[in-house]
Amino acid sequence: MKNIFCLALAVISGIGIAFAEPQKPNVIVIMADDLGYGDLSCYGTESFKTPYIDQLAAEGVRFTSGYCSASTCTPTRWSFLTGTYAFREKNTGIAPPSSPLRIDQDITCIGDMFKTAGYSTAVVGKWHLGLGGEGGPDWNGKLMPGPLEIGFDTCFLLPTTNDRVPQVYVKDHRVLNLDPDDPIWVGMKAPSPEHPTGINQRETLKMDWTHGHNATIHNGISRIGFYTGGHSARFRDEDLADKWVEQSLEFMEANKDEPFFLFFASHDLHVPRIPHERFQGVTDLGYRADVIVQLDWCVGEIMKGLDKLGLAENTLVLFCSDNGPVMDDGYADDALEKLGDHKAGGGFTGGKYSVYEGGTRTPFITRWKGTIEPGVSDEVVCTIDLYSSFASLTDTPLEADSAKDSIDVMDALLGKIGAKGRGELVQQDNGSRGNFGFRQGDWKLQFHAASKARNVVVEKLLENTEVPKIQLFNLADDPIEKNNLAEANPQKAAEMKARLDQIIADGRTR
Ligand code: NG6
Ligand code: CA
Repeated sequence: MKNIFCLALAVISGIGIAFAEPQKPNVIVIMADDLGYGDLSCYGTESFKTPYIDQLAAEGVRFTSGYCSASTCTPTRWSFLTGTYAFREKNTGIAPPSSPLRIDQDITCIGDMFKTAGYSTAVVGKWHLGLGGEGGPDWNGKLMPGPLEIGFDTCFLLPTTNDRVPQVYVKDHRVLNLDPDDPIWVGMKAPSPEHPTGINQRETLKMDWTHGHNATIHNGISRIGFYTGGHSARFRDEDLADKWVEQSLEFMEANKDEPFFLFFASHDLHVPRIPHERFQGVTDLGYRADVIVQLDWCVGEIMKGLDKLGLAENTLVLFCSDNGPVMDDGYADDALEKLGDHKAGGGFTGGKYSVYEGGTRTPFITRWKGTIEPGVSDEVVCTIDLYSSFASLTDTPLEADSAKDSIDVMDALLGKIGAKGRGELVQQDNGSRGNFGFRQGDWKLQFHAASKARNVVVEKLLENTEVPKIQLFNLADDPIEKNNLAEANPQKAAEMKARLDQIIADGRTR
């Protein structure tokens, strides 16, 4: 709409069409953390309300088969940025506190593609893809390579996850507000026996840990890993969401006259789930749902920001998650105890860490006011496809060797009638353990190299369940993957296993 309007204005004012390049749309990807298929009111929960994301869905396309490519954070983000299945590379599993950058600088990433298309690019929020070279991050010096070396013009980050040390912001190449006289030290061993940890000062914690997460205490919460120093740079967990919104709005405002790509990487609802005081207790389900409402507020602020800048009609907003839901992920925040009837996985089996549908089938919404016709789509789309799809949206040629598994599903993302999503999709769990889900149409094959499936029932604690190595389900009749058809239909199972093996061996699918 806006493009046509600009052209018309150009003609009327006699500027001549040759000079009036239609402005490319801005793109904002909002990625939630650990948000399950059933965790929003527009995806069916009645336990609390998410009005802003519901509005986004009502004004856009809500996907019922939207996926992230893995059931943990690092591999999903790795694949989103590179357009390549993370299982193809080593070191794409959950990154520890002092991990070096996990993406090879030689790989062309989605940000590079946007820059080629003339966009300004930014990532704000949780990174969790490592920083620095082989030795890991130099917290007191220049933190590079990082996002700026793989396609982002600017970044404002939480380096890993907030359950991992240190609790500091990274702006571009540096820790923000760092006092050189109080340098940061990060390690995996306690620096002294007196160093306050979740074990020796457990009684002082404002939220107790249940497994892991018992090392350095900051803000009354013990974490994974140890650190000292950097006190002037440390943040409060309660303030993260506000910070992401503030920084994102600043970037949008500064780039309102140019096309921009913003990756808004929310930390909600990853553990420790610590909402800002104004969101504490807004639901009856405890902090896990309170931070969903906080996330919803963030989405509302971004939408209002677009309206204020007059950009809503020239911005494609895409909302997704990095993996399925989990209840107890290491802290005693009553997520399970206060769950009630809420089905975080929307009824699908499995959650975070699992290749059952609940691990990767997640909320997925696109909105572009005036361009996207509102509706609901059952097409299969995945976060890994955004690279190729946005390249097609911005008319940017893809390098032959990049985005090896990213399929152009732009028309499906725009909700165009008759547009097709993916024909097949590989889902993985953490790292490259050899556990896969493989969907082809309504068929779903599961291959568990270790004959163990993780976190099969999300409403219970993480449970590793014995499963046959190969399972076959028909999602049309059996969306909860209970009725294993591998024995009844060995030919189909063998065909799909052969195709999965081929996809792995080929090194690419695009
Ligand atoms: C696990 C952590 C979990 C979470 C996860 C990463 C323990 C016991 N568990 O190792 O709490 O941090 O890693 O989550 O430490 S993700 O969403 O970033 O992939
Ligand atoms: Ca996650």
